Amino acid sequence: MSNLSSDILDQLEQQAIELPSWAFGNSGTRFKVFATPGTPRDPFEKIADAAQVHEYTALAPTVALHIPWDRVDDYGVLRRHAEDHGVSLGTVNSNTFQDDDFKFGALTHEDAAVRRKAVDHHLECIDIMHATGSRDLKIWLAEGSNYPGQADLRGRQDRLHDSLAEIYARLGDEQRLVLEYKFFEPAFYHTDVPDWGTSYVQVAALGDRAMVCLDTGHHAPGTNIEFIVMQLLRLGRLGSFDFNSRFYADDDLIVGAADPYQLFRILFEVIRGGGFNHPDVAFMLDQCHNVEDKVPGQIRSVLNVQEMTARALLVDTGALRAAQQAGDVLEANRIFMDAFYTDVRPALAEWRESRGLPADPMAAFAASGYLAKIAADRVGGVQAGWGA
Ligand code: LRH
Ligand code: MN
Ligand code: MN
Repeated sequence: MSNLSSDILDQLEQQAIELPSWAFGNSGTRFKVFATPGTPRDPFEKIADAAQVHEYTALAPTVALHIPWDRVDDYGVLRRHAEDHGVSLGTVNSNTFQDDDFKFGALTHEDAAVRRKAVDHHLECIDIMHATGSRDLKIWLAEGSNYPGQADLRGRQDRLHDSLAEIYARLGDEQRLVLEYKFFEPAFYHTDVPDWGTSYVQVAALGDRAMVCLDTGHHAPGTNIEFIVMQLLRLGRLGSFDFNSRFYADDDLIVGAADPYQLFRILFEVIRGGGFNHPDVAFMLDQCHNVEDKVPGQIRSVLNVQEMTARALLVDTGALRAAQQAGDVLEANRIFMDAFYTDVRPALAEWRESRGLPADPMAAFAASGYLAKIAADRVGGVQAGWGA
């Protein structure tokens, strides 16, 4: 007997998780990048791999791009290529963290000529979004300083506002700007957008189509991330998630691998706050697969999100509310934990089969021989990777 009601299954059927194109390229640490045979050589091959994830799970209909990593001559061709593979292009991510000119800042830089270059990069991203049909421009800034006294913290916030305002003004009516925060790295003393509060203050000053992106790996250990989710939803400014797992810092491991219970708590607040299956909240992965195969790594990731969403939907919210109002601490916690401890995997497998999907997408993909095929086909050329 399935422990998932038809109402829950109907909600799960709407779930969509965006994949990052860069998850399919090689990545690693500053010590070593381990190449995988068959790694995509260009954005077209990354999209073909991403489409596999959707084919086996029906969970990942869109793919996010990163510019310049995914720069191509004709984005209309890339868009049609995606559609031919049964997916579409999603968020466009800007990149101001790999250019020597931006060593001391991009949108916050002291020199107007450098700021001009950084703003222009974002205007190019908006042009690309028109060609790809993308709604969201996602901005993560590597800007900050390493030593106290090195930078004028206040001046940088003011310049950041001016730069963002120019970018925001260029967006089409249906497009949005999503500002991601991160508490440290690559800067080690101060970061210009270190936390949700700063991101919120900056986007609120722009207008209604500016939102905050919450990357789960971008918080100090012990941070109550679900509280931030609640607050941003309450304020109507939660634009997107970058899902991943962390043990130490920005580890970019498979979502739900390090702490499934935290993922459950986050998804519970998403549902509680009306953010589940709401067009304003984009669910994305932002991960790298340094030592495991990339396509199955992404399949496992979207399944982890689906599984924890199903468990979060199982919380008996009526009973929970009654226990909260009665001040029954232990009963409230029991209700919450009961849902978390419910194994939904058999019910999800059965439901998948009923929809013509493989009961076990990991096994079905492994049996397909796709990885051996791309390893044989994609010889030669430069493998795309994080930063290539
Ligand atoms: C920064 C980040 C940001 C980038 C991505 C590659 O750490 O999370 O989202 O675009 O990694
Ligand atoms: Mn991110
Ligand atoms: Mn990150």
